[in-house]
Amino acid sequence: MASTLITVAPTGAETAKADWPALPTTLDELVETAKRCESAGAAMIHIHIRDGEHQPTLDLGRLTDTVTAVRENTGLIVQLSTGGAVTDPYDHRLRVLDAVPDSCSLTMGTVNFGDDVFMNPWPFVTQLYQLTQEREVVPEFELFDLGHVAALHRLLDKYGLPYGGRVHCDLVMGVPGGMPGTADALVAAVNALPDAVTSWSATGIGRTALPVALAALSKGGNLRVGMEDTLTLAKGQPVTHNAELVERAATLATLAQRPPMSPDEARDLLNVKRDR
Ligand code: KMH
Ligand code: ZN
Repeated sequence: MASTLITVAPTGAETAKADWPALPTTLDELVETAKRCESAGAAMIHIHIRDGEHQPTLDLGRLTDTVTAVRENTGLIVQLSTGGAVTDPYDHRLRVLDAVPDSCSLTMGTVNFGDDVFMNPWPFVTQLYQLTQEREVVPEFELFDLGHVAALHRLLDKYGLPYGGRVHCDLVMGVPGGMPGTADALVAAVNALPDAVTSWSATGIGRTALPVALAALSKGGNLRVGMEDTLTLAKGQPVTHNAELVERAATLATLAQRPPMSPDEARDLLNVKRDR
């Protein structure tokens, strides 16, 4: 039976700890979250870290310690965000690869991001992509808009396949400024993906989480969930632990007769470097 890759994105860079105490911002909280989410069905974790004041950071020492701790305590594929926060400079975002993750996010273009702008100009995208190839890190291409899908065609045509030979994408839908979190938009984006794409997931921000997850399963895709993207299970029902979102995704995937895949199966799917 086919199975579903569930990625958990537990923290993000946008939500304040003071507003959402359940958001995992310390290393201990992140490790505890990773363990519970793995038990609930996650196979990969998309990580943003915070500093001692719970503010987003790309501090290399903290990133390296985080990668080590999550590897020591779970079997999850460790994906570090290279998107960081909208304020992070390009050199810090490139330096994330020095922490030697299994995978990293790689956003395929600039996008309005609420009242901010998430900057990903083409020269930065190509530099980061070539660095992933050199460092043997599997990128996850983050697609916030249909234009990003077109940019992925351009990137693969010019620079070839990622390390490992697989092409894995994630549709990030429902960001104010990006494509909407609707089934119609998902189908349009998936139908436009390059033939080289071997797997894709989707996530819907906020209240688009459920329609996007259901559309993704219907269209044969995988799921990303977590408090980076969604802070409530339903109107007036806050998420109290990321594992609740993973459990819900696992239930939906099982109902769709594509139960969650294990981290080892996900390693085969994405062909991440072994023995890190
Ligand atoms: N925090 C956003 C500005 C990524 O992780 O690569 C970017 C983001 C995408 O979350
Ligand atoms: Zn992220």
